[in-house]
Parts: sequence; C-alpha cells; structure tokens
Amino acid sequence: MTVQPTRDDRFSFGLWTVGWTGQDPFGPPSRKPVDPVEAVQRLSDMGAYGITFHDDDLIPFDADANEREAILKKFKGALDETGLQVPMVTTNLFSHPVFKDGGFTSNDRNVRRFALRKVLRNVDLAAEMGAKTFVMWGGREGSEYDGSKDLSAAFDRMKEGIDTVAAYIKEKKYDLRIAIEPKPNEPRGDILLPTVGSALALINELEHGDIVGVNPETGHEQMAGLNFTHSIAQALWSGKLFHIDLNGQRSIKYDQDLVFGHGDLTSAFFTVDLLENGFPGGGPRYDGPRHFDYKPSRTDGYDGVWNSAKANMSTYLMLKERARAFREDPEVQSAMADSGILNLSEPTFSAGETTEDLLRDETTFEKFDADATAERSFAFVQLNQLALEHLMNAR
Ligand code: GLT
Ligand code: MN
Ligand code: MN
Repeated sequence: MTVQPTRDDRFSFGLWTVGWTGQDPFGPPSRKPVDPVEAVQRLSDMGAYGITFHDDDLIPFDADANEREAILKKFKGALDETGLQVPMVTTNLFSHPVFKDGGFTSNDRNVRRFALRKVLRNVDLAAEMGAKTFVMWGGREGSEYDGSKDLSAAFDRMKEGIDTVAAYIKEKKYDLRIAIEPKPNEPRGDILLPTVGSALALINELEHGDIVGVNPETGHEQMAGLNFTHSIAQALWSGKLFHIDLNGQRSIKYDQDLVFGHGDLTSAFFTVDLLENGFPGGGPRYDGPRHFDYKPSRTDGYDGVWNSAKANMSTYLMLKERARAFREDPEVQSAMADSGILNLSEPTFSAGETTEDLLRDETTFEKFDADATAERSFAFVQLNQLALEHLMNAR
C-alpha cells in the first residue's frame, strides 16, 4: 500500500539523501551518482514539494565561478520546470579535510575564518533560492579527546560564528532563520551541542537568538537514548522548532538514517501525532516542512532509492491517518480523561492565588491524604494499548 502525497503535505528531501551513493567507512559507493536535475524531477513526480541541499551537494567544493553559475542555472531550470521549492539550504563544513577539526570551532583560526566565508556565501545563495531556513549541523565541531579542545573557548567561537551569520541575515534583511541541528557523535567522537536541550541552551546565550532555532533529527536524539517526541515538544514549547529531520534509528548505535518509521515505529506514531494534531491541550504547533533526512540503503539500486523515498512519505501519511483516528476515538478520549491528561493544562495555582495562600491551604498539605491519593490508577497503559491498536489498524 502506497499513499500518494501531494504538495500540500509539504514533504521535502535533502539532495544528499537520494543522492547518497552508499560510500561508508568500510567500502566504496554501491551506486553511481545521481544528477541533481533527475532528483528534482523524480521527487516532484512523486509528490514532494521541496528539495534541500548543502553547497557542496550541488556545486563541487573547488568549482570556479563559471562552473558554479552553470550548475545553478541548470538546477534552477529544473526547479522552475517542476515547481519544486527549496525551503532549506545548509553548508558543508565537514567533508573537506580542512574541516577535520571543525569549522566554527577549529583550533586553527584560518579555518574558522574560511568556514565563516563559506557559510556567508551560502546564506546569500539560500536567500536567492527563496529558502526560509538555514540549517547548521556542526558534525565536525567536537573532539575525540577531552584534552584536545578548550571547551569554554569553543562555545565562545560557536556563539561568535552563529551570531555573525544571524547578524548578517538581519543586515541583508533576508527572510531566513537559522536552525541548529544537534547530534551526539559521528563523525567526531563527541560533537558540541549533542542534543536539542544543549542547542536550546546555547541559543539563549546568543545576541541574535531570536532568529535561531533547532532542526532536531529523529535518529540523532535516539542515538543518545533520548525520546525524540519529547525533544521536539520542548523545542516547540520554546518557540524554537524551526525545521525537522525525520528518519529512523534502531536504538543506540551508529547513525542509521533509516526510512522514517523503520526504527521505533511507536515513537514515529507519536511524533506524527504531535506534528499533525498538536498537544492534547493546545499549545504551539509546527507548520514547517516535513523534511526527510534518510539514507537509501547501500543494498538498494536506484529502483530501491526512489521506492524508499516514497516510503518515507507514505509511512508519514499512514501514521497521520492512524493518529487522526486515535484522537477521534471516544474510547481514547475517555482513557485520556481517566489519565488526567487534560488536567495538566490547568494551572497549579488558581487565578489570583498566591504562594502565601497555598501555604495557608491545609488541604494541600496538613490535611492532604497522600496514601489515599496514591491509590489512584492512571489509564496510561490502556491508552498506550489503544494507540498500538490504532497504529496496527486493528480498530
Ligand atoms: C549530514 C548529517 C545530517 C544533516 C545534514 C545537514 S548533513 O548528512 O548526517 O543529519 O542534517 O548538514
Ligand atoms: Mn542522521
Ligand atoms: Mn539531519
């Protein structure tokens, strides 16, 4: 069963995803490179609305100005022809060996200055392409050995770099926001800003943090054993979920970048439920692209590549349908009521009540029967079973 996406679903893919040729640390590519124009056409034909890219995915690192222009012209032609958009652009500060110790936080100042120039040039390109989000994934910003980096200085340089880019965006009046993408490790032994929480904390220290948010990736949080839905929930709550990378990961191991849903399916269900239906009691919503950052398996040929791209969208849409049925089910609603889920929206203090009032209210402490209250049974397991039944289309 394949569910057909439309542009209104706002599905997008990185050019580096369907374009991954299968090279890994243990072997060379298992597929020939794909022409970006073909990627645009195929993604458009299958119902995606957007394509995203790193500068180097499209334009070789050492291309001269003429080559760059020719490549961009061809790519833009394919976009115009298909109507595919470029909602996000990002910069490669990790492949070339010059970045082996990072870009913004390399111990080599000349590398840091080069990295900034590369990013600023790409910000201009992002604006030119009409992108609204500029992702920053600092895969090489980190270390293998704790003694190899002055971490305080590294955070200073990270702040300096991101603030410089944000200030440049403002100065140029680009309609663009930055989204930091966390990852715990790989390729570095430990990457700075390993989780959504770490990125949110850094954003609070920025001068131009108002236009900086996060781009959480399913597998990256799960590599650290964290709950992806919780991570995006906190980003949303903080008004910082600017973009999202959906994929699949099976437990704590190397970054698998599987098809969305091919890792922890129950977690994927609740991710879609949150993105599509919002928090049970209201609250902020995500309205950005549903971006897939997966790697077609090395065992697949191009038939498998295009089919797996479709699988991301189709799985998302099936989960969306299942999540809708889940929320609408009266039995679910009553299990939610028994679980007290909507009660959590009620402030712990009554309107106008002060801490003094609380201290004086004996029912909250002196006369509070903790043992009797502890006897309450929450319907959490029942609710989860209902979720599974909906997920399995058994209801
Ligand atoms: C790289 C990484 C992804 C990031 C990309 C953005 S590049 O493929 O593994 O998670 O989203 O820089
Ligand atoms: Mn990944
Ligand atoms: Mn990603």
